[in-house]
Amino acid sequence: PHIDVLAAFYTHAEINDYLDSLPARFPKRVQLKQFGWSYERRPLKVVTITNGDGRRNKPVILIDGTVHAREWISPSMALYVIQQLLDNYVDNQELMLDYDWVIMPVVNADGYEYTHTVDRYWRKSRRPTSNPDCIGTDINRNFGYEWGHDEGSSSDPCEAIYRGERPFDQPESQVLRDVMLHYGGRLNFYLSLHSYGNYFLLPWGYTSVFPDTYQDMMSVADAGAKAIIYSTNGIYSYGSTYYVLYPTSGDTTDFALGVVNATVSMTMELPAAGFQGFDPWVSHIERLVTESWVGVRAMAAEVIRRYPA
Ligand code: 0X9
Ligand code: ZN
Repeated sequence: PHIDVLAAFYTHAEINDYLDSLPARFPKRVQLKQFGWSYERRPLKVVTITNGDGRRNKPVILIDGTVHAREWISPSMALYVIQQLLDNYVDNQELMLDYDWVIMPVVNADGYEYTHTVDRYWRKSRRPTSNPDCIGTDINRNFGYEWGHDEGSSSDPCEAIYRGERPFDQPESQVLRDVMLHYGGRLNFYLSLHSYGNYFLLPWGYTSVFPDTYQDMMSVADAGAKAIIYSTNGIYSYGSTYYVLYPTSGDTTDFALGVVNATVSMTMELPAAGFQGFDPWVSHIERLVTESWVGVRAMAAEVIRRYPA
């Protein structure tokens, strides 16, 4: 089942059906792996895309989407990246010469399903908490690096940034952690797709101190921001999450840098369409994903240039 990314938003089941169809269509270039299940037992799948040359252990660019359920442009963007790499090989083959791409379009599958069926603005997971009145944990506060600070996360299950009882007590966080660790030694670029706001957010989220590699990561963000403004006049702000947006602790980007040692670790807050922040109109998908692809492509190219295989 082919998916026209520009024509609609898709459910988790539809996205999985599409991912399932890829290995048969691209037997030499696609590997599909299920890394686990969500709390409500939805299969969580990850697609690896190569140029099919059979070379193993190339450095990896890992992209995830839908850590937050309501940020619907993020799975669309992840699918758009998959289709650029597979269906537009001619234009993008240099990006796969020495690097492999690993893409997980939906991390928070239960929350995402819930935004299609019950509450369009749900953010967290769907696992019950110690408080019977409040459901769900923020996957992006549940990761086990500098987890548990009251600055940047909450111990209250009713809050939007509830961090869980323990790091990685959500199955969805465990799965994304396992994906990261699986590609661990060769994770050169970790990019987590969120919305919205036109930001490239770098670690650390948990402290105002900058990581040693901050300037290197800023050069990559710089390449993305320049490419976007030259091509579409889109304006990105970028820098440490702590300063550019707000403190966050236990998020995926800090874990990818602090524990997995990713060379470049970044959150991309994709653009909104006018006042439509979390729920852009379908007619806006094309503009949002094509503009964002200009940035992702430029950042990938810069990572590949700076860190040759
Ligand atoms: O608060 C968040 O989790 C992210 N913003 S959102 O509006 N999508 O919820 C920002 C997280 C950024 N963290 C790091 N880059 N460390
Ligand atoms: Zn988010």
